[in-house]
Amino acid sequence: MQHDLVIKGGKVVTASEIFVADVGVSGGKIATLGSNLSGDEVIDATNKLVMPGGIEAHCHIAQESGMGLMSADDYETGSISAAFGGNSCFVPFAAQKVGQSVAETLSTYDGRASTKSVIDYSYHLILTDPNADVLAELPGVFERGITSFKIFMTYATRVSDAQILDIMTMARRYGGLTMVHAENHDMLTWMSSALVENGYTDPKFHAPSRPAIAEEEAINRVISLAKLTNAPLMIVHVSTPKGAALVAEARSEGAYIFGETCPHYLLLTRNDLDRSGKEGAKYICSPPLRDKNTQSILWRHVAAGTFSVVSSDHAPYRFDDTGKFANGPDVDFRKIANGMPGIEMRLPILFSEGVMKGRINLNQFVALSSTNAARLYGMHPFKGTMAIGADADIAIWDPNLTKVAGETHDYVNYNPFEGMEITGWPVTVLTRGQKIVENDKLIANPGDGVFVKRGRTDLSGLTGTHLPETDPIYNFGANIFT
Ligand code: DUC
Ligand code: ZN
Ligand code: ZN
Repeated sequence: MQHDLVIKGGKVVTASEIFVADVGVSGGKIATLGSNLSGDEVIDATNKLVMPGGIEAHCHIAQESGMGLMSADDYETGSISAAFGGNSCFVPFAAQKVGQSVAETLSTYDGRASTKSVIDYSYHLILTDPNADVLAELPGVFERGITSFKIFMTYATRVSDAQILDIMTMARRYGGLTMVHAENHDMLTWMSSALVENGYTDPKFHAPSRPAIAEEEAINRVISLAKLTNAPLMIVHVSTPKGAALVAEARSEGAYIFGETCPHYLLLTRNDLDRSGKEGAKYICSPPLRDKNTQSILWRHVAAGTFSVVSSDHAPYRFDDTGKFANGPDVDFRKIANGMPGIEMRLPILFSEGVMKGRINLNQFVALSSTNAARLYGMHPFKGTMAIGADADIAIWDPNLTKVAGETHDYVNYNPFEGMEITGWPVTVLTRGQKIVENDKLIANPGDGVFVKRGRTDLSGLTGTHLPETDPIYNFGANIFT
C-alpha cells in the first residue's frame, strides 16, 4: 500500500507500549504500523521518538479574565505556540458572562476560533450563571460535542455549592466532566484585605494571600459534592500536597475524581514572586507558587498517577501596561493580572524534568501529555494515541536535543522558564497528517485546525460512589437521579 506519508524507523511510544516501527499515514489517519512501508513523502525518524501529539487541556485563549482583561494570545498565536511545544490539539475555554446565554457564549468563541487555529480545538464551557434557562441549554451543548464544563469556587464568577450540585448532576447525566478551580473565596479575600490594609502590597504578598489551606478546604468540599452526586470531577491546577492527597484518597475509594497539576508548581517557587523590581509580577498566578517541598511531593503524585494530566494553565498577559499592569504600574498584588504563559514549555519541561530525570517513564509522559486528556475529554481513541484508524496527530521528538529555554511563539513578552536547560524537544508536529511545525518552522496556516466534536468521559477503572441516601432501595424508593 502506498501511503500519503511514512514516518520511518522511529521509536513509537504510546501510553502503554514502546516499539520501533514505520508509521503509515493516509487520508489524515494512521493507516499502518509496520516495517518497510512506502509513502509519497517520507520523514526519517531514526533516533527519534514518535508519539501522539500533545493535547493541551487547560489554556486561556482569546478569553477575558475575571477582571475583564483579554488574554494576550488569540487562537492564532496561542495555537502556533502550542504547536511549537509539541501539541496537535488544544481545548481552551469558552467563558459565559453573567446574564449571557450559552448559545451566545459559544457563538462568540466560534467567531474567535474558527478561522485562526493551526491545530484542532474544542472548548470547555465555563459556567458563571447556571440559572434554569442556562441549564436547559446544556443538553444541546453535549449534542454539539462540548462535553466539559468549568466552574469557579472563587472570584466574582464563582458559583454556589448548590449550583455546583446542579451542574455536576447535568454533566453526569450526559457523560461529561466538570472541572473546578478550588479555592475558598472568603479565606482569600479576608487574607488579601488583611495584607493590603497592613501595607503588604508587593507582588510577593500574592503568595500568603492565597494560603494552601484555602485550596485544601475547597478541594475537600468539592470532592464531597462530587461524591454526593456520583459525578466525575477534575480538580484543575492542584498546587498543594494536601490537595493532591485528597484527590488520591478519593480515587482510592473509587470516586470519579481526577487531578491536574501544572509545570509551574513543579518547577517554580514563591521565591520567584520576590524577584527584584516588578519582576515578581511575572509569577503571579492562582493558586500561587508554593515551595520546594511541595514540588517534590507533587512530582511523586505525578509519578503515582494521582494526576491524570499535567497542563500548562497558559494564562497569557504581557509584562507591560496591556497585561500585568493594565490597572496601573503601582497597584497592589490583587490588581495585577493573574496568570502565566506556558503552552509551549509544558511538554519540553515534562520531558526534560520528568523523563530525563527519571521521575516518570516515557509511557507516563504520553499518558500525561495526551492520552489521558483524550480519554477524559471524550476524544479517545480517535485522538491521543498511535493506533490504526486514529487521527495522525503525531509529534516527533529528538530526545537528545538540548536547548536553553528562551523566546517562545506566543504573544507574551516573557517566558517564566527562561534560562532553564531543557533536553528533549519536538522537531516535527502533525495534526491529522498535515505538518504543522518542522525544524523550527511553521508550516500550517490559520484555520487549518478544525473544531473537534467530543464524546463522553472515559471513567474506566473507577467504580464511582454510591451513598446510601441517594440509593432508592435504602431511601424508601426515592430516586432523584433519573
Ligand atoms: N485560574 C486559572 O485556571 N487560570 C488563570 C487564573 C486562575 O485563577
Ligand atoms: Zn483557575
Ligand atoms: Zn486556568
